[in-house]
Parts: sequence; structure tokens; C-alpha cells
Amino acid sequence: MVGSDLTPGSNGENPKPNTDANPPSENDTTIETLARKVQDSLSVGKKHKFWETQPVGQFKDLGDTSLPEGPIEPPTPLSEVKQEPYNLPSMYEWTTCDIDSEETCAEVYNLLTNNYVEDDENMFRFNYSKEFLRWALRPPSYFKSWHIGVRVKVSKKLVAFITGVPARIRVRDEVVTKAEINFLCVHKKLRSKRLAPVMIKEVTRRVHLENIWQAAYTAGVVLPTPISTCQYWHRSLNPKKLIDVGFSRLGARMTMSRTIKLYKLPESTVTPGFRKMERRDVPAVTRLLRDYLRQFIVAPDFDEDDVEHWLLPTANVVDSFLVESPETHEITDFCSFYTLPSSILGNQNYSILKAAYSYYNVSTKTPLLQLMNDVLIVAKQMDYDVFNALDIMHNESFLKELKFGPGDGQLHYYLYNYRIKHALKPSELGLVLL
Ligand code: MYA
Repeated sequence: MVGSDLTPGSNGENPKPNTDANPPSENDTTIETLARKVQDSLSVGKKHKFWETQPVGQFKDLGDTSLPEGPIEPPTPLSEVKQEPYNLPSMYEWTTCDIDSEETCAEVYNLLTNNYVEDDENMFRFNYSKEFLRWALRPPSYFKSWHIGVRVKVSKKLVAFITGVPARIRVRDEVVTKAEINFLCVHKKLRSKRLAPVMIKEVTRRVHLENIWQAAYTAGVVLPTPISTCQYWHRSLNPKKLIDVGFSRLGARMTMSRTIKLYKLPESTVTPGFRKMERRDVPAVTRLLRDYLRQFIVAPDFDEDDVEHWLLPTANVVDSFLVESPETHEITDFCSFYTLPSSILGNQNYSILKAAYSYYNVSTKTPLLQLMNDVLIVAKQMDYDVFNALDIMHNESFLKELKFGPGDGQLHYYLYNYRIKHALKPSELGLVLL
């Protein structure tokens, strides 16, 4: 199957299912899994000229349990943080991108739409919408200075981008404000010129200036050193289109009409009290989510402001539903997804794949399987082509049963300036990055 990265990059970020439109069988991915393991072990042996200089877990230390878990470097006094930006090659200049400005937001949108993450076979490219970018980049207490662009001095054309947003993230029992780094992008024509390391150093400097010393990020590529490696799974909602555009393949011994029947969903949701989240639900959802996320080793520490920002429905960006008990009016269950379309490259009939990505889900009374089946029904009603989910949190408990198929890309989770002794299982992760 195609790339597996409906997250960034074939690098595991823009996912494609790796087999067919059949629900997965146990052996489906053996060869791909093996190939990937070989690939990944090669990258573990590879030199990382930049990453070897950074305070991140190093491959040479893998398995050395004498190294302590926790920050790798102590904070430095703010007066010792470099005050001037890093040097760029002389043709380029730094710019702070004002995402509130319609014009700048459009420039960022165009850069990413044409140059951001693709699947391994270059069939799909993430197409984050402008509304999505404004949402992702302006959470509570965000820093404008962390939205960093690079322009060509002469033409002022935007050619590279990287962002950070602050987030309180708990690792085991310590909550620390970290930067979540995302949207690293260098124009296709400027690749392999070592621009990315300068951008990473510059965002690091600006994060340090706010007295923040750690970061979290995900990538499809293997770098020193993942804290966990996850897989995307895909649930076909519009199998005919997915097959037509090469996202999935017709399974062996399957016809199109049998495939359509296989993925058919009920017209309406089944759980009594299932409804869209509203502003008045913020306190109850915050309580539910905080209680639930406690069980994971790495998870965000959401307060009500975070929940209002990240989970209150925003059209074409994020959708959240909950179950309100018809008897007690208690909020017992919650589920959500975000909207991240991909451009379909070079198809005559279709240009956009409409994808929903599972976000945070909590079940206390409604079985998770039933809750997620209801979300699939809603996503189908809303005309999504595919519903994607990582194998994190409790997602494994519903993926196969609800006819998700495994993708062919992996998504690696990383922490900057924080060592973890042993890699985590995906089910120990309670954090979703966009
Ligand atoms: S993940 C999404 C990344 N974006 C894409 O995949 C879009 C398409 N690709 C591109 O635009 C370019 O290929 C990019 C690399 C920009 C990715 N994360 O300039 P180069 C290392 C980290 O010659 P280019 C996301 O946004 C590579 O290993 N490092 O390469 C999260 C090599 O270093 P080393 C990466 O291809 C980002 C060096 O860059 C990545 O022209 C988190 C080569 O540089 C990657 N995805 O540009 C960033 N890809 O020699 C880290 C390549 O050592 C944040 N490289 O192997 C760290 C925390 C910072 C804050 C800390 C605060 C305390």
C-alpha cells in the first residue's frame, strides 16, 4: 500500500494503508515490518552530524541503563542564552510569521501545501488548512516569536518554516512546560543544504529565551532517539474513492461491491445521549480527560483553557462528541478527531482526500468499541473518506474489530533534552501531536 503518513512524511507521517481494502490479517505486514526494521536499524548505525551534538538520547547509549532518566542538560541562566539569531546563508533572512495576518497565513499555507510531508510514494501530501494552522499555532499562552520563517532576502519569498507552541506535558509524575515543535518545512528546491539544523537551533534558542528547556515532537524519520514508535491505522469510509486514488487496493478475492458492503456503516449513531460537545461541557470534559490521561506515561496536563482551545468543536478543524447520560445528565464518555486533508498528487478525478484523525477519546460507561463506531458513523455522515488512528492509548482495543487496516508508515515520538531509559509501548503514550 501506499505511504503511511497521513501524518507527516513518508516518514510515517502521511500514512497510507499498507495492504488492501481488506481488514488486516495477522500476517499481512510481515515483509513490510521486516523491511522497515532493517531500514530503521540502518539509520541507527548512521551518522547524525547534527543530532549527535544535541541533548537527546543517543543511539550509542541505547541499552545503557546506568544513565539516569530525566533532563540531559540543566537550564542555563537566561543571560547566557544567545541573544542574536543564528546565522543563515547570506541570501536568506529570518522572519517571525504573524499567523493572524491573512497574507502571512496564506504564505505559510502555500509553502506547506506544496512542500510539506508526503507519503513514501509521493502520491499524497498533507494539506493543513489555514483555519487549522491558526488553531494549531495559537493555543493558550502561545509565543508569536516561535512561529519562525525564512525568506529570500531579495524576493521576500517564504522558503522555510518551523513552529513551537507551549504545552504542559507530564512524563511519569512530573509536569513540565515544553515546546511542541511542528511544521518543520524547507522548500523542495532548498533541500539537503543543512538549513533544517539552523532552523532547529533557532527555535531552540527562542524557546530557551522563554525559560523553557524541553520539547516534544514526532516525525516519520528515525532520529536519535525515539521514545516510542507508533503505527497509523486507517478505516475506509469511502472505499471506492480510496481505491480509485491509490490510497488502498482491492483485496484479493474482493470485488468493489463486496468492499463497499464490508465498510458500510449504520445511518445514525446508536449510543443514547451521544451529542456534539458544547462550551458548557468544558468543565466536565476537562475532569473526564484529566482522570483518563493519568494512566499514561507521557500525556498532556490539560486545564479548562486547554480543553476549550483544543477540544471545543471548530468547523473543519476539530470535532468532539460526548455521551450525556439521559438519566443523570452526567458526561460519561468523550471522543474527538481533527481534520487534516491530503492533496492527491496527479489524479485526474480527485484532488483532495478528506481525512479525520482520532484525537482524544475517553470511555467510562460506553464501551470504547461502541463509542468509536459512533464516531465513524458521524465521520461518514460528515463526508470524510478515511478515519485514521494511531495505536496509542487504548486504540488497539478497537482497531481490528472496527475494520481499520495498518498503514505502511511509522510515527516516531521524541523528547528534546529528556532521557527515557526504555522505549515506551505505544499504549503507554497519551499524547497526540498534530
Ligand atoms: S516532522 C515534519 C518534517 N517535515 C517534513 O517531512 C516536510 C518535508 N521535508 C522537508 O521539508 C525537509 O526534508 C526537512 C529537512 C525540513 C524535514 N526532524 O536541511 P537538511 C535532520 C528533525 O540538509 P532537508 C516535524 O515538523 C537530518 O536527520 N530533524 O535536510 C517535527 C539531518 O540531521 P543529521 C530532521 O531535507 C520537527 C538534518 O536534518 C528531520 O533539507 C522536529 C539535515 O538537514 C525531521 N523531520 O530538511 C524538529 N528531517 O545529519 C526537531 C531531517 O544529524 C525539534 N532532519 O541526521 C527539536 C526540539 C527543538 C526545541 C527545543 C526546545 C528546548
